[in-house]
Amino acid sequence: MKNVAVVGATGAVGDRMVRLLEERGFPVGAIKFLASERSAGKSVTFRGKDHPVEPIHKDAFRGVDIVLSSTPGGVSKEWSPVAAAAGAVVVDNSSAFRMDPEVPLVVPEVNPQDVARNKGIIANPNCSTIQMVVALKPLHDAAKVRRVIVSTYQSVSGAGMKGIRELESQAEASVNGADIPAPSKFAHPIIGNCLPHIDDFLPGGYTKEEMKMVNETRKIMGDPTIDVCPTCVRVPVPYSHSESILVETERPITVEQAHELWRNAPGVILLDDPARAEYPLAADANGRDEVFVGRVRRDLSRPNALLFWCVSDNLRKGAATNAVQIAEELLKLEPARA
Ligand code: A2P
Ligand code: 11C
Repeated sequence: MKNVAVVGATGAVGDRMVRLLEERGFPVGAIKFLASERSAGKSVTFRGKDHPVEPIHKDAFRGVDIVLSSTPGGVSKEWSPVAAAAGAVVVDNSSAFRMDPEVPLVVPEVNPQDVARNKGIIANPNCSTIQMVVALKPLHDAAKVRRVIVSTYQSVSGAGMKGIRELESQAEASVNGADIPAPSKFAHPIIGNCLPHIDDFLPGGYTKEEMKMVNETRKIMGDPTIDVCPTCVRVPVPYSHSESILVETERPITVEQAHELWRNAPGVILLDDPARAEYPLAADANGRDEVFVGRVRRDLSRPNALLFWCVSDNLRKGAATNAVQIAEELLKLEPARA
């Protein structure tokens, strides 16, 4: 049994982390739920019992073995090292530690072995990266991925509870013919729009979200030579991210071979029957833990390149499921490291 703390338990990902600990029967001894002072008085139900949400504080991690954390990066930067120093292993869903060479960045279908080299913090990758690398991994093993061109269609829940509420309030106003409330989470109204702007812009013209896809992919796949060309777009969809992916490989790979690889790949479901209008859809992926791929076709203008459509629930496989899977990998290590 492990003593567990969920940090950011009142958030969109934190909520899924709690549900996944229940659903997957994680061997929880004691459990506590932490958030900000704003959540004082709230409670979280776990396995039928209500627990108060505690504000995070310096003694909160005493006796805790595993921390699942999903808070803004600045909060993680401050508190995840405190939890690790208190003896816990932290699975941190923020971007704060992902590119730290001392911190493993793990997707269990791709690099579970990296969990063992943790020094108290393991980073959970960005949601748009996780689903892409789960889909790419079998192609990489078979034919070596060289270059990826990806455009994302990311749901508003990637921006947390505030993102979900912003779409809901704008959708309601739109239906009622009222003025669209001024956006606060996003730079422009999300209703009726697609925003090619996720996270902050960097000097080269890419956003931070796009550079996460470039850098995290290389680290997780353990191959710094993979090129990723991303465009990240926010769309008015509540849950699940969709991605259009063109992948170039060193060796040729046919559509049939790719189908076979994905049929046998852990965590992947192939849905590719266009004649029956069957392909992955965000609404169908919502609430699921797998990565769905379909619309697989060859690049008409180049050899060794395939295009496909890839969808996954960003709050589950893109965040909470992946974090709980990492915690399950920790259980497999000898007790001293878990
Ligand atoms: P709170 O609800 O008390 O603000 P989301 O991404 O859905 O917005 O969730 C973010 C999570 O991170 C929430 O649980 C939120 O708690 C938590 N959080 C935000 N700021 C802090 C902070 N300064 N200290 C602790 N938890 C925080
Ligand atoms: C989004 N991918 O959809 C982001 C959310 O670095 O963990 C997750 C941001 C991160 O807005």
